Amino acid sequence: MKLYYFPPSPNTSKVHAVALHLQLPLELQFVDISKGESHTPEFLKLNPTGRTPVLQDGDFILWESTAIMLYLASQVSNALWPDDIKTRADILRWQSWQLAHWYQACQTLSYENYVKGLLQQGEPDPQMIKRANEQFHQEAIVLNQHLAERDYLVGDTLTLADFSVASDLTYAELGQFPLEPYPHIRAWYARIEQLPAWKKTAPQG
Ligand SMILES: N[C@@H](CCC(=O)N[C@@H](CS)C(=O)NCC(=O)O)C(=O)O
Repeated sequence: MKLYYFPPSPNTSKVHAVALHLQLPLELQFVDISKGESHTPEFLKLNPTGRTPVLQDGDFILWESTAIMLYLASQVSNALWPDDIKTRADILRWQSWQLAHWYQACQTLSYENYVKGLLQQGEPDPQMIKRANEQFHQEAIVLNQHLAERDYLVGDTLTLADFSVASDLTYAELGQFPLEPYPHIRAWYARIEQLPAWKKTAPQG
């Protein structure tokens, strides 16, 4: 299987981390999105949205990082994506929450407080930051409360849900995420950061 990837992106790093954690061999193909390489005619044939990551498995092409993680974790029997249907639904619940709510707040803070300056795209927008901080607190309260009673998001072991939700904290420090009031999120994220696969794939910022 071949992964078209952009290592500084959490959407790429969580997919790559899952593959390493499961010891699934991947051929890696760097796509430099900062040079427009995800919008070439060749790449748009793989992913018409012009985004990374993309997985190629023979004739099968898959884009969207969450779908790629599910596909990878379905290759072998493993605890990240166990067979039990209620556990699977629970994992999907957290992945759905991440895509619909958590990602929005985290992405805006990362962009306004860090990426914008990095790419010289202007000053942070105080209104956007205020709104994203409000959104962040609204969701972080729920996540923190959930993690107060457990070490991982679903059941008592690491699953795909942890990879999905943790990936948005990759730029928490550089993006000035207001994490101080949330000790359980910080402790959980510190656990995820200790995973060998996470250490090998986490962007350096
Ligand atoms: N929902 C998509 C988001 C992918 C995405 O936004 N990828 C960004 C990097 S973080 C990208 O490749 N952007 C290139 C572009 O938009 O030109 C996923 O989860 O895979």
